Amino acid sequence: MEKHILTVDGMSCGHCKNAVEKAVSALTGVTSAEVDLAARQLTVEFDAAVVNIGQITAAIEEQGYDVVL
Ligand SMILES: [Cu+2]
Repeated sequence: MEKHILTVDGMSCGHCKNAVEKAVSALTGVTSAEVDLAARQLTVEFDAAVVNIGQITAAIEEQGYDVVL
């Protein structure tokens, strides 16, 4: 299991937090996704054999938010 913390731009309220958490949680292989709105950070745990950080980033960007690398 891998744990990454991603900085996500564009999240401003609880709706944004839920949208990002829901989109990332929906990916197969992701076991937890939690947004800290004040810190603009997403903490995600996933099985690297099933899903990769590129797919997680794409799921966030599909919702209209930017992942800061
Ligand atoms: Cu919002």
